[in-house]
Amino acid sequence: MTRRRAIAGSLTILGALLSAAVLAAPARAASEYNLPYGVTPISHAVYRLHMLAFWMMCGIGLIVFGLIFYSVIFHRRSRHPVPAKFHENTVFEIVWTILPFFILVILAVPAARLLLRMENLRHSQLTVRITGYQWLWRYTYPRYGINVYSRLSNSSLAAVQYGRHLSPYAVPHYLRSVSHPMVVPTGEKIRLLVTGGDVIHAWWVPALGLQIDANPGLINAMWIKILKPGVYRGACNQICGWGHGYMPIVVVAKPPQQFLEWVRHWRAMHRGPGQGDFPPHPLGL
Ligand SMILES: [Cu+2]
Repeated sequence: MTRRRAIAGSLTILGALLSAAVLAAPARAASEYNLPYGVTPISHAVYRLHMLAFWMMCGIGLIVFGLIFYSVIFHRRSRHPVPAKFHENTVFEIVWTILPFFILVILAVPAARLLLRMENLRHSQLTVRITGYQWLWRYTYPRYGINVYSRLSNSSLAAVQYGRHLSPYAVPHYLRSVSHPMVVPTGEKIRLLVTGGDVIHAWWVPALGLQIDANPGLINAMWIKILKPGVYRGACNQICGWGHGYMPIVVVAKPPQQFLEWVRHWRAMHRGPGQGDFPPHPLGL
């Protein structure tokens, strides 16, 4: 009797602690720890798929752990000193074979459809070629004849090189800011052609719901359509050498008119043969 009371007591305390933890966590925290909702139709679809899988796992976890706790509590040895000796149950065997099959189908169908949608490049309005190098990114806009070399910002670079004299905490967006961002228009379907110039890199921006491998000798294509103007930060997400941490990604999405303004400005500023030059090495080697 006392043992049962102890079990019931500890379960009550555990439940109270768990519900307190859930209630105490503000709604903002949930969105901080969860997959980002992002700013593109693809990132929204990825989020919905993620939540579908999440709630299905919650349901499965609830059933499985519920059964375990039920058995531990109500079929413990003090209650049933002599164990039951039944064996096999055809109905259960069939149910727990068919049920996981349907769970897999429910997850696989939307996942496959989303993959196809991610790779559907039809009706793209703009193409940006992205090339990863050790350790910077190049953005080429074939339509406008623009080449943007995007390397670690000077402020972050100074903090890397003079770390003892310049605190990284004093640098805004330390290791997350670049010399020249990738500028794109909002609301347009943009085709991204991604490749590597030397070794394997990966172009990854969480808010866009994308990570595209940048492999030398291979072009990977995906598309984005940014719905909200803003600054979206990412990073190379494939270990590519010692400077891997020094090639962040910054995407600036502007309304189409402002984007064209940027194009005009860029072309005026970078006329002549110099504009395609490969910049010096980010860390001065
Ligand atoms: Cu890299």
